[in-house]
Amino acid sequence: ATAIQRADYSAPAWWVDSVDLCFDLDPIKTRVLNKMKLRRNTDLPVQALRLDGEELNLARVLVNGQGSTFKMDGNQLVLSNLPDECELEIFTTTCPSKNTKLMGLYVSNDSFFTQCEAEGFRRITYFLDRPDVMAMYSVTLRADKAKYPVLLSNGNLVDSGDLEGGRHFAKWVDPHKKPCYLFALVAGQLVCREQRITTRAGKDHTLQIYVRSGDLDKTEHAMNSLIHSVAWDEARFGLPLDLERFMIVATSDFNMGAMENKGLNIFNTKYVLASQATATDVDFSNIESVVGHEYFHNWTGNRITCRDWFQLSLKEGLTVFRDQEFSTDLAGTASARAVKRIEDVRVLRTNQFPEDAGPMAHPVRPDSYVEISNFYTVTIYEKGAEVVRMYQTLVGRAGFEKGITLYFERHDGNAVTCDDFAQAIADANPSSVLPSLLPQFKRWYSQAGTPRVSAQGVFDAASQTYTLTFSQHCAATPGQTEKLPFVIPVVLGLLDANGNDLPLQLEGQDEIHTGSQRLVLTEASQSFCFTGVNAEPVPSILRGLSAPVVLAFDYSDAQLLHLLAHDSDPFNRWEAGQRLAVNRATAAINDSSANPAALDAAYIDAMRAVLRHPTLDAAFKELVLTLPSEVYLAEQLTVVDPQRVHTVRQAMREQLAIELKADWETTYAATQETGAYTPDAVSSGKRALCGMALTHLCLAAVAEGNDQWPAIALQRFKNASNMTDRFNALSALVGSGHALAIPALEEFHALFKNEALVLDKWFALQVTAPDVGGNTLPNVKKLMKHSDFSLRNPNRARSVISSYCQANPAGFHRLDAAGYQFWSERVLELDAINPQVAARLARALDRWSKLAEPYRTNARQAIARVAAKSGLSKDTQEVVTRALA
Ligand code: DPP
Ligand code: ZN
Repeated sequence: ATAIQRADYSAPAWWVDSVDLCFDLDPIKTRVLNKMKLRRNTDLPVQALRLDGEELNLARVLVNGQGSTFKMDGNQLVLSNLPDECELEIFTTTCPSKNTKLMGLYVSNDSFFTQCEAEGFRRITYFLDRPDVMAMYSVTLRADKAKYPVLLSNGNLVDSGDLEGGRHFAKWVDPHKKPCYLFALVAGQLVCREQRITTRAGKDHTLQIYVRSGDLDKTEHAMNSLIHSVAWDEARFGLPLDLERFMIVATSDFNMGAMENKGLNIFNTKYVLASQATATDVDFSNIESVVGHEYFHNWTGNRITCRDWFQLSLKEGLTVFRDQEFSTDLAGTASARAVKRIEDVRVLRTNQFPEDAGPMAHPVRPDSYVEISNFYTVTIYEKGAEVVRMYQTLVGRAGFEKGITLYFERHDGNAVTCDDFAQAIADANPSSVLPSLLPQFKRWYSQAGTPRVSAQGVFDAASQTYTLTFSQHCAATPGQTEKLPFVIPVVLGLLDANGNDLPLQLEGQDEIHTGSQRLVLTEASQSFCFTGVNAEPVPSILRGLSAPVVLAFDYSDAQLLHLLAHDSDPFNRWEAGQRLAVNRATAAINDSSANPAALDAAYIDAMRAVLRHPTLDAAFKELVLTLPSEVYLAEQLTVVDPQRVHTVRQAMREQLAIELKADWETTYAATQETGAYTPDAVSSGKRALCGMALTHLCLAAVAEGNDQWPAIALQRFKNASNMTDRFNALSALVGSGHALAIPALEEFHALFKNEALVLDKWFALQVTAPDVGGNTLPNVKKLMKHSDFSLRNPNRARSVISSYCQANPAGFHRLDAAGYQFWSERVLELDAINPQVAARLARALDRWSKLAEPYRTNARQAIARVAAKSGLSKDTQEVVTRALA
């Protein structure tokens, strides 16, 4: 397959001004009549019109009402010698019920849905399927009225009525022009929760959430999240809802999380449906984020869209940043805000940092791709959001809001680039540091890889100075051997012996900062000298993770314990605890003769102090007491033996369980009662800490051969009034390997056999359970034979296969390579059904070259077996080809 190059971009040779679509919906044969008004782009030399199409049956092409000659060039329909302006009519048919790729028009639970981003519209009709072609749409849907009573598309409903033969129709007109990737239609038996709102601007709007009839009682939280999203975007960025009607529809068959189609968002049920009985606190919080994310796209993505798909992070990085800020603002207290930041950083570091160090590493604005679906990545999304966050750090919150305002003044209604965004933020802040740094700052868009910042501190008692020297380095990534220095904002503070922030004054400057100061690194190596420092301070560097980099500083244990106890920045306080754990874990992992139970009294005492702390929030305590994940630990090593990593981390967990047992008991007692269920930050934090206590108490019990706590966990499981407590109790049993896990799992299935999203949890929990004597893989295979398993449903396939291959390192990386064999078979099997799901799974072995032998050779062979298969999708082929390169 050939790669598409960013440098090859040229404007479209034709514009589509308007599209009139008429659908006769039928699962076997849907007829699509597409009437377009076309206009030649007179800025370019005359070129033929080339329309994209995929898996379509073409019946007829008319130009200005007359039959016309055309030719096919691969998947493109080519029309030459067209008048400069014309009306083109294309009549095609498709078979939605056979569409297992879930791109274009497909059937799920007897309803019709569409997914067009990035290139699904071409599976609906022939079109200029590129985001810089923006058109006005009117859409008529016709279908059997009894089977498909609800007919939805983008915009406003302008007409509807009955037709002959039990059919009916609805006509929708979207008042905004849009790229075709934002087109959507839905038809089926759906019910809707509706809410009228009046915004600050005094306008009335209708918000609707459509679901299957049994699910209406699970839509309240999504509706509240939507109402909050509308209010937040108006308050924070002055961006109001621009539609009379805003609809969300949930489907259980969906490749992604959700999709921001104009006025008609389509969501994976996972990010809509929640009740206290069926959804955990994490689910509630994810729903809030995703509802916010898709809603915020209405401005950042839809009103201003991407010129081409290389600019994907223009909308995704910015919109992730916006949804992070939304959830942070909604969280409320300073502590809850910090917890949200820690959670976001954890995602960045355990998913994006490995991606940026592996074979799929790519810049935030890539230079080439084979299949764009492979570039909906944590780099485009999460690292892209960090890049946006750095603008805010450099120009301040008010300056960033001014930048966004200018961005809309300049570009509303257009398809633009990352450069346009950067320029708007800089131009709106002429007196900030940004304009002069902008060309260098933009290396964040062009250079892949995670920069490593090494810092050293030297205290000089005679001159009462403390000098911090920073040097930055970024390792080579595929296709990029040399990297130039990045612009790196470093927010820092210096702690005195009592743990207070020192006033900060740089040598030669009058300004004195209390608390934190923001430095900006631009050179490969740079020093900063702080004056008036009368004793060696402890530096708290990169507060809040002020840049997406790895910070190397040779902290002593004493310094880290000091930061853990006192840092005024909660992020770095947590980070200090993580560093203490990482140092201990990596030492034990690297020395195979060392005792894997690597925690010493100093660490355990520090954790006890956190657990007993009178004022720290439960959510924060839970984060501090959570050991770095196996994936994160693996990234700190040069050569990875996944079994050793697991053994050490597991032994450390058991130590925490046993040595803090009395404190876990106190913690459990103090948190077990959370009152009436609400998914707010404080009570969620309490439940999380309670679950953690129960998990450790069960671990300790199994280690000590005592059944008391497993019995308590089983009772809590049975009596729980919400899914969070119930699932935490079940996880504690399963995670400890206690025999009571077996009846509990059976009871859980019986209780929730009709709740697909809960069954996904039931499957995932079992395949991520600790591997005992290689029992996980046989269990995975058994679960795949369960009558509730289906390879065709992405959520279900992911809950079993991806959870095993990507979230259970010790169960997956087997000495006998059977995990890799299983992986290669499933990748191939899924590739024939749904390439996007397959290609995601294919990435489970991205980091194969870091593995110790024999894992390394075996993993490579498994990838090679997949790559050798003929007829692979572009999606999977690109992933395995890069992995082997
Ligand atoms: N649906 C995906 C998202 O919202 C792609 N736009 O990020
Ligand atoms: Zn998005």
